[in-house]
Amino acid sequence: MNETQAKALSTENDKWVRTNCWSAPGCHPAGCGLYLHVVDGKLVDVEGDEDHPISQGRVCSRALCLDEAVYHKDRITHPMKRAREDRGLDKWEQISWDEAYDLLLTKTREIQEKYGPEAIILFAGTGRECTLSAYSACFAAYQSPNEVFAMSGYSCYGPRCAISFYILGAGYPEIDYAAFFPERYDYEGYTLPKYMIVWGKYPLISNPDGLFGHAIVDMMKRGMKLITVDPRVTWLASRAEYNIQLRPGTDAAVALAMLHVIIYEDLYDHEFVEKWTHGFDQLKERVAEWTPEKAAEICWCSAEVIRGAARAFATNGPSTIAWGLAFDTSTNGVQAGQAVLSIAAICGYIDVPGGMTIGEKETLLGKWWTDSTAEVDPDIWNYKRIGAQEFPGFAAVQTHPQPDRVLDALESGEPYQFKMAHYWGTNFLANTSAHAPHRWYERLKEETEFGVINDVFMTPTAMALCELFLPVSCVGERKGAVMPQFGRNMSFIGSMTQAIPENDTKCDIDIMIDMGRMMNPDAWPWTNVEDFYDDWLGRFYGFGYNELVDKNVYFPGYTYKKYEKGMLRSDGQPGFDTPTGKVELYSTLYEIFGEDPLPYYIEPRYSPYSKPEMAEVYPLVLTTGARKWGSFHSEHRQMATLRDIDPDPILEIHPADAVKYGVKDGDWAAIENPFGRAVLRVKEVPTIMEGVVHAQHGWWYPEQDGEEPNLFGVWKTSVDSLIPHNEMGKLGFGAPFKNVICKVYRVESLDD
Ligand SMILES: Nc1nc2c(c(=O)[nH]1)N[C@H]1C(S)=C(S)[C@@H](COP(=O)(O)OP(=O)(O)OC[C@H]3O[C@@H](n4cnc5c(=O)[nH]c(N)nc54)[C@H](O)[C@@H]3O)O[C@H]1N2
Ligand SMILES: Nc1nc2c(c(=O)[nH]1)N[C@H]1C(S)=C(S)[C@@H](COP(=O)(O)OP(=O)(O)OC[C@H]3O[C@@H](n4cnc5c(=O)[nH]c(N)nc54)[C@H](O)[C@@H]3O)O[C@H]1N2
Ligand SMILES: [Mo]
Repeated sequence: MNETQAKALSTENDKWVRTNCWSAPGCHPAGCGLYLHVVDGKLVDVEGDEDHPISQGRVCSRALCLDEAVYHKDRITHPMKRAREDRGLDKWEQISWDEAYDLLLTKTREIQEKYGPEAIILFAGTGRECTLSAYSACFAAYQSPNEVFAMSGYSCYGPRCAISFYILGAGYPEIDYAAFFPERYDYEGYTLPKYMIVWGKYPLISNPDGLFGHAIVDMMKRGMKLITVDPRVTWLASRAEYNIQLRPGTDAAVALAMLHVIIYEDLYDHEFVEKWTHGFDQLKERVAEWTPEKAAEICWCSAEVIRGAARAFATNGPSTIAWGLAFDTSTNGVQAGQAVLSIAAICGYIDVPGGMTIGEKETLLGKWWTDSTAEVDPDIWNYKRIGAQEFPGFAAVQTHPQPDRVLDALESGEPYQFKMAHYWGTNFLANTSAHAPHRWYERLKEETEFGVINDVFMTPTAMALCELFLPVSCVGERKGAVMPQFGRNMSFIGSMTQAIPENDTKCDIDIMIDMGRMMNPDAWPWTNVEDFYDDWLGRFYGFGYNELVDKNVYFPGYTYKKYEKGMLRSDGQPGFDTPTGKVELYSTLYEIFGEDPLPYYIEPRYSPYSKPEMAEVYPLVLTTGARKWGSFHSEHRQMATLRDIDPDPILEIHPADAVKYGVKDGDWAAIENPFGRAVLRVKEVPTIMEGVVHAQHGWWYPEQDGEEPNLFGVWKTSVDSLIPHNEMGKLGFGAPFKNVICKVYRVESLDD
């Protein structure tokens, strides 16, 4: 669908409404352009917007099924409450929003007065639209410092953002896919990267954090070459010049070996290194021992491929690196990230056309989040945010408590106990948060006096732990704005335009504002989502919400080589916003935090080498959670079309391992280690490395009994139960979600 067709086809009761997609249901803020076909106030069809500068008409299966979500029979469309003693039972009672808010306010005041505001904990999931409002709801409405993203080691995006902050003094660096320019690849200042390393990431499916992944295919068609680093031979890997198929969790070793080749073969950008980096000589010394042969042995890959990839990348500039979740989901990921940013930096590929774009430090959303922390009593913020004292490096760059320490606090009651929990866009028990999900579940069930959730559907989390259910609106029903990279490296802002009524649901920003006005009115000048965007868009871009709707997308622009122009530092001087003003290959901040300032390799904590005796029983390396087309984390399981694409939870195993461990294609199998167990359906794939298995995450079964003890079958495929607690890496970041050992054996059924 394009603008001309949409205009020609639209009548008063039969309209094609243009919008940009985010959530609910969930996705990251790639902001794919959609046309919503609305007949008599009802959504009947979804099509891609061909004029959208980024997505250009392409959309995924989940966006195409939006109408299935909106009108699903299981959707929760009114607020509901239930008594605390009925936790786990389907005894919900429909109530009005007024009653819901009265109850929320009464319980909040009760808990705040009895235990202090810090006894309220707010759990939020990944970057759906609701993440934006979660921070301020916690800090400025509840006035609690405990807004938690509860994956062990905060193992998503946070570590990569923190590394970027420490090493570059900037927001998250993204591949340059000409996303900042409406004319895209034709923009005269743009250069196509010669090579892209796709490293521990699969953007064709994941479109993570606002990166429109299909752009990689567009760039390949224009001549860009690929290097891939992944334990699985993906579609992209099969088309790569160099494919480094590695043992999960060993990425830092590959990166150190690439640095070795680039430095010792003198392939780096001397001018950039001399002028704009700090600690090159120390880095050179550190990587001296890291020959590709040494790394190849550790990583179970080929030294020649590492050498070839390093040479190709360094000698064909500009080139770029798409670095993904595999960096966060590893105890050694902070090292791997530092090494990878160092590769990009010494090759001179930071902030140049066709290299890696770098994010702003002060952004519309970032400012709102940090401003709202001022609403928490400073003593509470400084001394009661869980883990802030123990992990100063973490606390310096994150407004969250350290998640592993939050579970410790729940289990010990020290330094204090949590008495109320708000789940804001997280199906906590089926997925996230819950490394060690049973442990979170038991403590939260026991300790919290009140639980509230904002969601679209009934979930195991709501059924097990909540007394109040606040139903949220979907894309198309809500008003809002999409911001790729959550504003940090934001190529454009897209309008989320309302096409159909919200009825008795609300968007999360409205819920946040309503809560704020009830609980801490002085800090809340807005009355609704429109007001809110009028204010914030006005402050940053000089226009309001309705103007954004008219524009549909707005491109704020991008300036390359900001470090030469004094655009990165708060003092206006050229350079990077780090203590030395340079890219810190040798991190002075790590030194202050008492950490090794240079990148290094450590073996994953639960690997065949670090735990050889355990590996005799648990011989396989487990990686988890590679994304798939039909779902976003634990979502979309109840939508027939999408469930048809992905009916069962899949365990990928190499055919040789399948024979060895007595399972075959289509069997049910259990994966197990000392921490937990999960049952999945076997898929034999020659594309996964031998000795490695991959398990999908986020499974539950909405078609099953929702009440306790079954809870929609949430414990049957609890892949996160295999991920240990308190095994995080440097500075409290990273945990082995993609590298822990396990065994595999055949079982009769999902219930076995
Ligand atoms: N083993 C393993 N586990 C993983 C991962 C992995 O790779 N391996 N990946 C992890 C990662 S990176 C992340 S970020 C987490 C993500 O974990 P979460 O973000 O917590 O994802 P879900 O568990 O699907 O919970 C999201 C809930 O939000 C609801 N929702 C959707 N849209 C909206 C909205 O607009 N408003 C509100 N209020 N609710 C909405 C959905 O219906 C759903 O119930 O999972 C992690 N879990
Ligand atoms: N459809 C869909 N899209 C999503 C999500 C979703 O649930 N569904 N989740 C969203 C979220 S929250 C996130 S964080 C992003 C994540 O998106 P990405 O960053 O793209 O990460 P993944 O899809 O988890 O994994 C990408 C690749 O890493 C490989 N891999 C596994 N272990 C390792 C390792 O140790 N080293 C290396 N180098 N590679 C490894 C996997 O085989 C996989 O091909 O996706 C987002 N987009
Ligand atoms: Mo994530």
